[in-house]
Amino acid sequence: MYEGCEQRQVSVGKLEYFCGVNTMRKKTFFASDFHLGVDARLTSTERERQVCRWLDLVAPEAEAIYLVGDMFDFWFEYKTVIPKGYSRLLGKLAEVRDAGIPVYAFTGNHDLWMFGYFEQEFGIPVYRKPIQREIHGKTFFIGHGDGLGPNDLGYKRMKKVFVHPFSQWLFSWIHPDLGIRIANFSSQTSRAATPPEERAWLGEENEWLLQYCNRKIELGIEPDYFIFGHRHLPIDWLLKNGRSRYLNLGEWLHHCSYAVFDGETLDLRFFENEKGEVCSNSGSRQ
Ligand SMILES: [Mn+2]
Repeated sequence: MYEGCEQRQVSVGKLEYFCGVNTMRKKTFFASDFHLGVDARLTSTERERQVCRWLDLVAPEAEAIYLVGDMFDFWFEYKTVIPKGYSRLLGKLAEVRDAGIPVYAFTGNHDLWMFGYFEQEFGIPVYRKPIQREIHGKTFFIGHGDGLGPNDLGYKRMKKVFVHPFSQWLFSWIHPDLGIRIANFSSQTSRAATPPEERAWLGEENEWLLQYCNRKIELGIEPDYFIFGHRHLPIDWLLKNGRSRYLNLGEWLHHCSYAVFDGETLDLRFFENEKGEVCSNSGSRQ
């Protein structure tokens, strides 16, 4: 037996050595909306530890990990400075990357001001728009989900300002102690402005990301899975072509939900949350 290798039966009477951890890894994990920096069911620091425990759990069998936006309740990278805090998560991401596990990140509407730190420090590519990927023969359409679909007009206007290089340059020249204070305030106000009824399932006709997926299907874009965050509600919905599914990753303020693709099936799961429920039209509630 070679060190670090495992002997497995590949067919009757035929044994082969599988060497290196990579051959064992087959699962792809997706999570979004940790919103670190704000307290919820747990304090932000406790939740950060929880996210690290989750990464410890999934990393050994992860082929790749996708962090699909709003990791932070607010994040802004200055040219030479990043916001204080989050050292556990950042350290854990460094550890995971140094172990050779690919991690992909997306900006969300709360942390779209990422300007190269994740790429340079961790080797984590950061995507600003949805991407399409093929993983073990299945097609994935992955994005945070902000500003997509028919509604959210106010945010779409704001986003134009947020992503504009001039306003970003201007903000970067406000002293961080003041700039981040203003940003935290407006981030909390925008969250508080979401009425409780919008946090619940709005029905097939009113879920704007679901409408977005169905519209893509009408346009002939029919991936096996649409994966979004942003909605803060775990959803697993079979779309109108009867084949593609829309998964919403939920969030970690309360649900602690994530998705895992084992190479054949994609499932929503909950971490340290026994009561987790998925909105689904397959009749099953997990
Ligand atoms: Mn969010």
